[in-house]
Amino acid sequence: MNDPLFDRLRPIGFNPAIAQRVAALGVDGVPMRVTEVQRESVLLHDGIDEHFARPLPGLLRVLAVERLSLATGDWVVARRDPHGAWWVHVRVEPLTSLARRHDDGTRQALVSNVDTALLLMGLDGDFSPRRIERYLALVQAAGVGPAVVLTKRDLVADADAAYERLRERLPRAVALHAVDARNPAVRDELRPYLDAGQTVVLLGSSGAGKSTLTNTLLGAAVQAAGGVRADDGRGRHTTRARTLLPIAGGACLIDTPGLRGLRLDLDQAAIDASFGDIAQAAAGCRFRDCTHGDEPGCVVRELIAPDRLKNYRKLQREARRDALTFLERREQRALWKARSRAAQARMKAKRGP
Ligand SMILES: Nc1nc2c(ncn2[C@@H]2O[C@H](COP(=O)(O)OP(=O)(O)OP(=O)(O)O)[C@@H](O)[C@H]2O)c(=O)[nH]1
Ligand SMILES: [Mg+2]
Ligand SMILES: [Zn+2]
Repeated sequence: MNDPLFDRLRPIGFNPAIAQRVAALGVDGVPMRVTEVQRESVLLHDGIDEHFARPLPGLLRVLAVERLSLATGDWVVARRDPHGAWWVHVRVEPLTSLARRHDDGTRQALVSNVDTALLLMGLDGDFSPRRIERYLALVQAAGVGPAVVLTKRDLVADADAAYERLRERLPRAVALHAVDARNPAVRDELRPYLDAGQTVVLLGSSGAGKSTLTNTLLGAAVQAAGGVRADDGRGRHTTRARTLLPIAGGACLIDTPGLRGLRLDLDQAAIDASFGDIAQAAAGCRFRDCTHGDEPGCVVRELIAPDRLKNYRKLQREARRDALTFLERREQRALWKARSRAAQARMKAKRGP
């Protein structure tokens, strides 16, 4: 495409679908990408420079009504006022969005417009196939392509065995890598995800090596990397913000803080989709409503790793519980509204016309 604006924005992840959305908005201003969200402002990239900007109060109101917020990776249209200050006028509806759910049911956008999520997990004390399955479900439900990256391969003796065990457990379609995140050779290993215009987010626990890998892919120590506690191998929550960084070759990376206690924001259908191997195997079970518990001739129990099956059922229970509480909450809100309307009507009647 011979379009100077497109060429300038390409290294920060611009693509034809976003270009179309920006054009459809018909808003005057400059398309820019959110590289970091701060308390009252955002950092925007215009393909050449970064600028601090503040969302217009009108935009904040619109976002609040829709229970949305700006996230790293969002595209926006911004304009400069006569004093030289940048203002975000609109948010471009993202192509993909990863969110987490808080206990009170509210959602928090983590990152927007991501093509690939690299799910990092250390082969050391961090290693947990269950956690990886949880991340996979979350990412796949959002329409984002996942790849699992096992780090610290150089640190553990039985790295190959752990890799093989996970390889056997996860569906074939899920790419799996085992790397030393500090070794420049990872650039070749992960090259397939780093084409020009691609946006890649790094997710995983604190200490998994997200910032270390980011720096290796950047070829420069831009992100601070922390140590891990000697006693339990856990990280120190070194990274505090989600930051988008363009790398040589035209892709961009979003380094993120370690996620703790990640609640899934998805339903049973999404979990089923991420555990397609179980659904597929279930077709061979003798009973149509087989729970894959102790039914005779259960093919799922035969084919699926027991712990994977256990985790699948656990995630399903979680999704069911969330769906229930969501409906219950809505019912309760409706009840309160009706009560307060009735109370208001009584007050009015008392006061007379
Ligand atoms: N030997 C070795 N050390 C690694 C590897 N990956 C990460 N580390 C080390 O692990 C520690 C934590 O790495 P970070 O990159 O800070 O981890 P992080 O995922 O960014 O952690 P948070 O920012 O806290 O979420 C650092 O001391 C890294 O040098 C690896 O593949 N091999
Ligand atoms: Mg970090
Ligand atoms: Zn069964």
